[in-house]
Amino acid sequence: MVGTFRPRRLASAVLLGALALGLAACGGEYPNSTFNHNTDFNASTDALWDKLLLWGTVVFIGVEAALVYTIFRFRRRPGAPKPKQVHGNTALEITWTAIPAVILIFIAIPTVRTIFKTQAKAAPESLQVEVIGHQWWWEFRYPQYGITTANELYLPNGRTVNFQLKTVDVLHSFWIPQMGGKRDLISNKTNYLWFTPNKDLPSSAWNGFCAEFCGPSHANMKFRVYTVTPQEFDQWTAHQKQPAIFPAVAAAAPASASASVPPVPSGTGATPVLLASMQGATPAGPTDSVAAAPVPVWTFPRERLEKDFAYTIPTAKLPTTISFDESLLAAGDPERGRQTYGRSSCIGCHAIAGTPFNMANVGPNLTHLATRYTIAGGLYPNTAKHLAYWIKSAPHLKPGSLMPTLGKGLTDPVRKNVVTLGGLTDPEIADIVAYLQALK
Ligand code: HEC
Ligand SMILES: [Cu+2]
Repeated sequence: MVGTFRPRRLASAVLLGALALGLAACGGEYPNSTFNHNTDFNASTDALWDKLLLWGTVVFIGVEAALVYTIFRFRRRPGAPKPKQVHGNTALEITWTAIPAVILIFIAIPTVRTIFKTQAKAAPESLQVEVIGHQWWWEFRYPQYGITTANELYLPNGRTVNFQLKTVDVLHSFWIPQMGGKRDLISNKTNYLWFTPNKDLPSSAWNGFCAEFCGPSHANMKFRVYTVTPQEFDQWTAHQKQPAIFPAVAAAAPASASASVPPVPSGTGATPVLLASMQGATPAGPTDSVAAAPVPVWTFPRERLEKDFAYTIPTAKLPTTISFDESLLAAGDPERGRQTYGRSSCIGCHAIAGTPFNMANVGPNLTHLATRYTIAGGLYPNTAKHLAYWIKSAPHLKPGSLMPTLGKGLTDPVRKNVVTLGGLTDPEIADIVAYLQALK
């Protein structure tokens, strides 16, 4: 069928579409919008945007008005004489060069000023955070506190934070739309980015992304940011800088805590202080720290999380190509899990501070894994079921995953080998999950 061209109908369709689009922009919540004043960084870029939009609108209206006027005023009329032929008009040409030049100066001054402002060195007393990009997850280190964590970033309101951005592999880009950025992570170079979350910012959760294509799981390289009060931040750091509580400290923990954790068998009964000194790490406190009450756990409260539109617990579906008998999870034993973990390949890639398994740095630091809400670059919620599937075969859950398949008898979709030697059975995985879930 040959369609007839109906310009009127086309015009009204375009108009309707534009109107719908325009209206859509007025409603709804935008968890990843940059148009806000949550930080000094976003406030300055937003102010700059307002200026550019204003000048852009003035120019647009002027140009379009002149165009429309010319089209109608000088349109061809029947019997009209040929228009006057001219070649060049110096005055006109100088004017239309000068006007844009002046406008560009108006745009350039605030732009350059904002660039210098946001590129300046951060205040020396600011919070230092090393951001290390990995395919496909984020490592966060707080050198002033001796904390290493992954994929979840805690920032105190009202304090300038200075990020030192590095990558261990390919290029990545660090971006928290609601806070400011984005800035690239470049191999063999450290980039810097700083901003100050507003003092009165709600204690909230925000999305973070990798904004530079970095391989098959680039889209699965997300992170979460929690803005908290300075007091909450102190509570969080006080706990996070402790070595893993399980298992040795559990013996000294209050009755309620020790009841749920089996006693440490003799023979492995090293105290955390002893283990920490074996690692050359700083022990939690004075040599009697075993007797001291453990520092209470503080994590971003779940109630606040679920209320928050900016943050949702991830809902990525588990693959159906592998299965795990979930009824085993209830019988998982943390102490058995600790032992299985200790003789598995895990220790070659992961660190758990305060244990003998504290040497590797290929994968995320697991010291306080159980205090995090997500795993695998914000892709899955941190639940027993997701951990079990993840350990069984991470590459089935996350394309390209650098953590290999570990479930006995499975074929690794990345490496194409069948897992035999060192492969884990489902009951063994259930034990490891119980151990990991005890790592508060
Ligand atoms: C060859 C290195 C390697 C081995 C061996 C390995 N992992 Fe991993 N693991 C990784 C990497 C890399 C990641 C991050 C993957 C990602 O998110 O893309 C990871 C992620 C994880 C996570 C999610 C952590 C988080 O915060 O996102 C857990 C839990 C985990 N591994 C547990 C284990 C356990 C338990 C074992 C042993 C049974 C193990 N891993 C063996 C490299 C390894
Ligand atoms: Cu990336």
